[in-house]
Formats: sequence, structure tokens, C-alpha cells
Amino acid sequence: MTLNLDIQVNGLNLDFDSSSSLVQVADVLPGAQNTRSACTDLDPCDQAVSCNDTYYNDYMCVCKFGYRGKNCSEPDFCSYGTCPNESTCVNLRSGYECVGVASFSQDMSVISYSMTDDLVLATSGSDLDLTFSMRTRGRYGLIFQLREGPYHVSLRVARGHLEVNYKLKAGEFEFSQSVGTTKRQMVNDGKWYSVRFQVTNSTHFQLHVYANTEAETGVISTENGVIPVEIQPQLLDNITLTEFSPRDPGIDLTAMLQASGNTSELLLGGPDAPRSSPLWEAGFNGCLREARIGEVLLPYYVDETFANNSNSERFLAQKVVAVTHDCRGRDVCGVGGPGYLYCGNGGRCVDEWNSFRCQCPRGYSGKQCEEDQNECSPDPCRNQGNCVDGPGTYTCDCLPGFTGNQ
Ligand SMILES: [Ca+2]
Repeated sequence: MTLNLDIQVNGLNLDFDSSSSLVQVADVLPGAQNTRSACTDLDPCDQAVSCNDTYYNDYMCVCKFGYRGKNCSEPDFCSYGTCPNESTCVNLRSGYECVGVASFSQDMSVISYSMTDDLVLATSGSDLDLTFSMRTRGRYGLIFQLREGPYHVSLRVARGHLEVNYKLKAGEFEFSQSVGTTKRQMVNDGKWYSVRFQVTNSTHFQLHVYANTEAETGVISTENGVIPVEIQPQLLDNITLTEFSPRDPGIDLTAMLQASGNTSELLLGGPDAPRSSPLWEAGFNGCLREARIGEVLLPYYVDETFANNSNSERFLAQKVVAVTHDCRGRDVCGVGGPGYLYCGNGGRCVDEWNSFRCQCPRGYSGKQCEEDQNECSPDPCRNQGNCVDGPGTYTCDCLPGFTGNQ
């Protein structure tokens, strides 16, 4: 029996190629006859150079420059965009954005923002809804701050975990506090973490810390490419604080955001006090990936970088100081690095992003592979043979009349 299958996921046809890991292909004939020509019958392509019939009554449109999508009906703003090499262009409803990574090094690095007049933040009822991924080995460092005069809300790494810090005014009273996450989950081990920080009605905030590894994004293969599958990140730590400032007349964080670049400051990184101040702490030393407020990207490049961007609702990086756009760590294992010549006995130095460890050959252990494991314990030699320990192995000196390895 011949069966023509046409199964779609999110509007994309599933690929029955036998290399697809998703489906077991059995009794499906590759190259089976189409029962109709989709291109002729449906004329599905909009702004296309050509339409090609494909297996299982499907079609593929080859889009004209500037268009994309299954039917080439969506504008491809990225084809006119100018995202720097290290970033990825993402099409938006009315323009594009360049998603990437920013590396901060101590209190030298800072990005300051303003927002376009057209930007209305859809922050689902929150005054502030900040999301980003981070990676650091620093015990301290300021990541985010929204500041107006002496008043601010900020987020930092302190003693290796995340902490919210605020000083706000309500009427004649000032309220300030530093609050760490409940479980004190360490976030300074060089791994990636995802963070969400929400402030609602100036009365309560929530901070969530998720595990975030590259491996946690899955894909389904289709003949039109891959569909990313979102795997729910694992919640590691959080804190909810209610009524952290009196409701009325509290400071309006939305107004503070809207005034960013004018009367208020919206910053990623940066020092939180002058170096001479007793409050001074080292700035953030690490990487941030895809920071967003209300789902709108906080770009890591000044706005002049982006040509032909018709998206008028965006944050503008006003100043980008001492920020690089990769997340490369120091060359810890290279010539002159702290790991160079560190691992003994043929151990290999493994770069673990600003840290390293030794991968030891068989028979050696220890931080520097300095311990020669004793292969004679337990004694493998039989018939009173004398065991001699060697590198990763042993030899048995046999008594007269006995031979063999043991
Ligand atoms: Ca040994």
C-alpha cells in the first residue's frame, strides 16, 4: 500500500528523510509520486523567484531578496540589516535586532541606555521585567541599575550569588535594602545562568535564577530546517519580596525607565560608587547574553551600527565603554597562562573559561596529576609474585616456575 503523508508542525512539513532522527522511516518510498502540483494548484509563493514542487505535495518557494517565510510573504529586514559579525540578526514585526554577547571587565565596562519615544513596554503589568543570561567567575559585580539621583533599583553578584538592592522614596521616607536569593545559589562558577527580575507596582519584586546550558535547547528537523524546541529551564533559586516599598506615593519605575538617558540612568555593568567611596565594589567581570526589558532587547552596540532599521520601538545604547562582543576567557592553558606547565605526568590542561583543570592520563590523579596511583593495591600478582607499580600499570616479578602477567 502506498500512503502519502503530509504532517506539519508549526506550519513546517516534517521531513521523512531517513536521516531524520524524529521518525522511523519504514515502507515509505522516497521520491513517491506527487498526486498534484502544489505550485500550479495553489500558486502559494508571494514575493518569490520560483516555486518548486517537492515530495508529498509540498512546495518550496525561493524568495526574492528582502523576503522570507514559507510563502515569501514576510519582509526579511535582516537582509538589509547590518548586524555585526559576532551577533545574530533577528527579524521583528517592523525591523530587526542584533542578538549577541557582551563581555564586561570590572568597573571599566558599562553600557548606558535611552529608549525611543515610540517604545511602549509590554511588561505584563510589571514596572520592570528584565531578563538576561549571565556567566561570571567574579564574587562581586554590578549587573544592572536603574537610577535617578540617589534612588535606584539594582541587581548584582554579591558573595557569589544574586542580590537585589534598592533605595526608593515614598513621600518623605526613604527605603533601602539588599536582599539575596533564598537559597544563595552560587552563580560565579563560570556556567551560564538565566535570570528574570520583575518589579510590579513598585510593591513587590521577583527574582528567578535558572540553569542555562547550551545543551538545553532541542530541535526537531524538518525539510525546511529545524524548529527549536524550548525546554523548560530548571529553576535553581528565587526570591519574592512583597511590599518592599509603600504603595503610594512610591517611585514610579516605569517613569524612571522612560526618563532613561535624561533624568535617570539605565545601565548594564558599571561601578555603583566612585572608587574613593567606602561603598565602592568592583564592577561586573563576565558576560551577558540577550538582556531584555519587557522583551525588548538592550543592544550591546551603539545605534549607529544598525543601518536601515525601521523598528522605531527600541532601546538605544548611548554609550558602550570597554565592552567586547565575544565571551572568550583568558588563555589559561596557553603559553604563559596559569595552567601552562601546571599539569604534570602528561596531564592535559583543560580550559574552563577563566579557570582550568587537569585531565590526567591513566594511572595518575590529583589536581596536577601528581599522584601516581598504586596499581599494586589490591595486589594483582598471584603465586607470591612481587608486584612492581608503574605508570598506569604494574608488573609482576614471578617466582621460579611461574610466568604470565599476573
Ligand atoms: Ca602507578
